Amino acid sequence: VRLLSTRDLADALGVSESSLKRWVDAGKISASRTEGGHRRIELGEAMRFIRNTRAPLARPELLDLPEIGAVRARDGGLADCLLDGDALAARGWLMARYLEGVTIAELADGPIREAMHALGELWRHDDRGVFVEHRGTDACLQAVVQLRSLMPAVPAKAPIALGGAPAGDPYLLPSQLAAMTAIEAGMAAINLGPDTPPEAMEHAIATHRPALVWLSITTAPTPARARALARWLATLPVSIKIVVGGQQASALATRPRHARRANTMRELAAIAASIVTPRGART
Ligand code: B12
Repeated sequence: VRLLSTRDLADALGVSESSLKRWVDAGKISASRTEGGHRRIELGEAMRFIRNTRAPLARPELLDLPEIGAVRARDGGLADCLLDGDALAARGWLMARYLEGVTIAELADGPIREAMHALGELWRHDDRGVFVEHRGTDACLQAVVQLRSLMPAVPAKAPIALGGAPAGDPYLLPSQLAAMTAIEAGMAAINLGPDTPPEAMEHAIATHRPALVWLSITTAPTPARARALARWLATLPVSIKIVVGGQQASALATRPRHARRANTMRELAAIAASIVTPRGART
């Protein structure tokens, strides 16, 4: 865990060190003390503070976030970064939005989805489309994975969400975003990723006893595979919330009653939140 001094964080935020010390002492930022009595702030705690207060970052490089500086130096949105294969700027773009308080689910359903769909259109209409699409997908993945490292630690004993994309489905991003959406809602997440056969899911479920299982379907399964998948879902205990989503989720024509269809990461976030904080427990 990286620890920041009050001077480091004050400089990064462009405020005086005495203000920062006051915020620590008022409990707005939690800090530990060194043996010599100096305040030390965990990087994750600094990120939480920045998100919650929407504090602008004057010098992002001091928090090891030089990519935010890189994106400030260029025009355009996420799609432009991905089209140029500029992974650094893509990372910076997403991190900047995240630190402004935008949620993972909102990023997934909004700019990430839009930018990736724009890349997909290129594939159809441009000779260079395939290479640009592959390069852009890699840049997007790198950016998303990096974002995960900024997220706060999952609380101990958090309920588990587990999922992936079924056999024959190579898509990486949607399942990764589903995992991060569950984490943001307060769950621990195990992402089995693309091309996961039901038997592998089954072993993972027996091992981890998840409260939620997600399936992300982007490649339409063959009718035989879809039937097998539906049969398998029906064998899962009703205590598990099953959420099926993705562009081709409708290919799963039959679904057991405890399996829900959802179209967006925001819906997944709401379902995960209802598991973390059941209805009666809410204040
Ligand atoms: C990247 C990409 C690839 C990469 C994938 C790399 C990788 N390993 O991940 C590669 C190069 C492998 C690829 C291959 C192919 N692709 Co492709 N690909 C894409 C692209 C550009 C982006 C997909 C993506 O990551 N999207 C980002 C995610 C976040 O968006 P999303 O899928 O919409 O997900 C959102 C929701 O659906 C929902 N959601 C998703 N999962 C879940 C799960 C849960 C539980 C919930 C609640 C919600 C949810 O939330 C997300 C955020 O809102 C799309 C373009 C597009 N329009 O999607 C084409 C696209 C999907 N591909 C397409 C095609 C045609 C192909 C190929 C056939 C090309 C070829 N001839 O080889 C192959 C087929 C591969 C296969 N076996 O299926 C077509 C599919 C058309 C169709 N449905 O018939 C598309 C739409 C491109 C196009 N415009 O034509 N592809």
